[in-house]
Amino acid sequence: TFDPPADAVVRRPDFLLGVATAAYQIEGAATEDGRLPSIWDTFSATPGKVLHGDTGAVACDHYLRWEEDVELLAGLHVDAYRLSIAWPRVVDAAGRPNEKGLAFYRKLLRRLKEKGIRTSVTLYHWDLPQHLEDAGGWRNRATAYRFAEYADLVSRELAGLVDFWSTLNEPWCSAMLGYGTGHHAPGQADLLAANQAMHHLLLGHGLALATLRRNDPASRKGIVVNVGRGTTDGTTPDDARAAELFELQHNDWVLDPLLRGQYPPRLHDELWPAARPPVQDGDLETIGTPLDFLGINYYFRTNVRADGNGGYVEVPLPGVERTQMGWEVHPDGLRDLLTGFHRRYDNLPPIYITENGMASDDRVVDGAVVDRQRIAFLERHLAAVDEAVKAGVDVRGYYVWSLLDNFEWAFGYERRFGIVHVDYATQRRTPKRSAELLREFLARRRSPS
Ligand code: GBH
Repeated sequence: TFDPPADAVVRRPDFLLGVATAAYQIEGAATEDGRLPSIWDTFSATPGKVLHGDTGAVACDHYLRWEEDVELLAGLHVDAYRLSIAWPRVVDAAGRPNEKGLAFYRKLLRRLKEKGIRTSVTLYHWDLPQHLEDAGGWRNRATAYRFAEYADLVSRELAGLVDFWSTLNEPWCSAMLGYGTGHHAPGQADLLAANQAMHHLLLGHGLALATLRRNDPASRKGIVVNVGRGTTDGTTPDDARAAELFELQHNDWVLDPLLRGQYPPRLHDELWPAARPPVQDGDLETIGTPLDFLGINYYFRTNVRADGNGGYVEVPLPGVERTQMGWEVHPDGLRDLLTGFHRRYDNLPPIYITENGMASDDRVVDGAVVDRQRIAFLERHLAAVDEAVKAGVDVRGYYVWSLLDNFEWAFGYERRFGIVHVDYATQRRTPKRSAELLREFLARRRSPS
């Protein structure tokens, strides 16, 4: 059975338990109904960027199979579903609404509502329209304003159908992996570009938040950030400082401007003196607009040591449990980050864990997928959330990443994060053991007898 030792969260009827996906990772239908190309179409079509040359052109074909997928969701008894809207589907090259693209999300959200499933919608899960990248992408301040216009259009069209709006998914990844290391689209590797991109992403977030408030006052609005736990097995003061710098670079870089109205001074003084963000008057006030909630995505812990150069270097710990991604299974990291944020920020908004989960090399054997590692993973992370709640952190929900196996960005289809297995040759969905146990657990939770 699935039986997380997590009374404080699972017994609360208002604590939302759900699953999450993102548009480019599941929809496919890349040219259907006037969808424009995004930076991920371009990047994944570039040889050497994505494992096995996989692209999101077909993915889980969710754009055409959405009804079957909503049935799947409803059958799981989830309280809520987190999805994202593809910007290139709903705005045309001239900035006008694409009615066909909008109609897709309208019918999807309506059906979810009919089924009694709460909706959590992210406006930007990494699929920037390519024409905006051609004009400088997130390095260009103008993109922040294009994003706010997109938010305006979508929130007018879909007002009333969305319970939770998130502006961005993981701006750290968009900025750092997209422009700083080049591991993600658009594939630039320049620290200054990453800092420009981060600033314009956060500015776009702040501008969009104000627009969402005007157009859809009854919904809750926030942002989703990825957070990383950094610790050290080293014994010197420099090693301890290295772990601090890791979290400064991953967490404070994003959370400080959002929750304290300033970039962390140490980040630019000590780590990146030559890569300061292009802040203009008033920007930090816009970025620091109060949030109704903060979405947190957590996956793993990173062990670091001092690199002897004032920075840090990752030193993988031997003998720890890891996933198919090579990521360490470390539930305490989630608890410790949550309690740490609770201490660091006086005005920490209510938190939703908007993603948590793991990849495994799952196969269908005799019609079943036995993903034992995932079951234990989810139980232990829910227990970690429970500990944080008992320590006073206001966490109100938890979403498993992901409903379906899907296009795992630079790792393509090889890495399987779903609680439902997808056979890409036939598009057949097979609920894994984790999905079956979760379904029983959620059904029991609804009607305890
Ligand atoms: C999330 O991002 C995404 O939102 C989702 O789309 C994706 O499918 C899912 O997780 C699984 O990957 O310090 O350079 O080692 C992934 C979160 C955050 C993972 C940063 C890797 C460390 C990068 N990522 N992280 S690094």
